[in-house]
Amino acid sequence: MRIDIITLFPEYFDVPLATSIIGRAVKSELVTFHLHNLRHYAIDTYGTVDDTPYGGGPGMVLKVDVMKRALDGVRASNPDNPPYIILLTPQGKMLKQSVSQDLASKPWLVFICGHYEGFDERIRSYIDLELSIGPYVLSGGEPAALVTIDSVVRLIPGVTGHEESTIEESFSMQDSTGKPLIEYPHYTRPEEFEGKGVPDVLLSGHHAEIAKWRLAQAEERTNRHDMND
Ligand code: 6GU
Repeated sequence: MRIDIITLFPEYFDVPLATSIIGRAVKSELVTFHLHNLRHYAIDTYGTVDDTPYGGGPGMVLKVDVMKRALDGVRASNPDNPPYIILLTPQGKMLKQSVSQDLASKPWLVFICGHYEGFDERIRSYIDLELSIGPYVLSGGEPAALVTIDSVVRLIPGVTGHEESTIEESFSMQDSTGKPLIEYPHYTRPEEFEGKGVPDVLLSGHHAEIAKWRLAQAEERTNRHDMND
């Protein structure tokens, strides 16, 4: 998979994209990242990327001509295969595991991170998906892009090296109706810690009983979680 990121702060991504699972995916060439500084696509020599809003009011608005130049520049690097373009905004569709799974099947993603008050509305006509990571406001799209990228990259076959661990994880394990379940509880050594033990069934060696217990635990946790909505 190829991932391009258009941002005013490319350095923001340096460490996260070189660390842990994503860093390993880069090293094994399962994903490549291309960072683009939006300022380099400014029309004027001052590097202007934003302007005051028509109609007045506070704040600045990201310019559509600058953003379109950045997108055209990214597209031109591979004109035969159009990328899937994602705009990160608090108003976007909510990121869910099903969205990540859909994105993980695409060969080329472009993330556009905004700052300031917002975008010129006309930018929306050049994108495929407007995405939010949750019902709260961030000061820019960069953390949202990172969260999305992390959840997508780990679903690319070969990235975790332990495919089972992604299938059984939260929001991927399902009940009999196909409803996504939160993960069951895990334990490892020591068998007792500060008076707290490990459920007997996990020490029993009965695989069918263990599977039954895990499913019941996952369902109970999911029901509890749903009640917190
Ligand atoms: Cl994608 N951007 C910003 N600025 N705030 C957010 C968000 C995105 N998702 C949740 N809050």
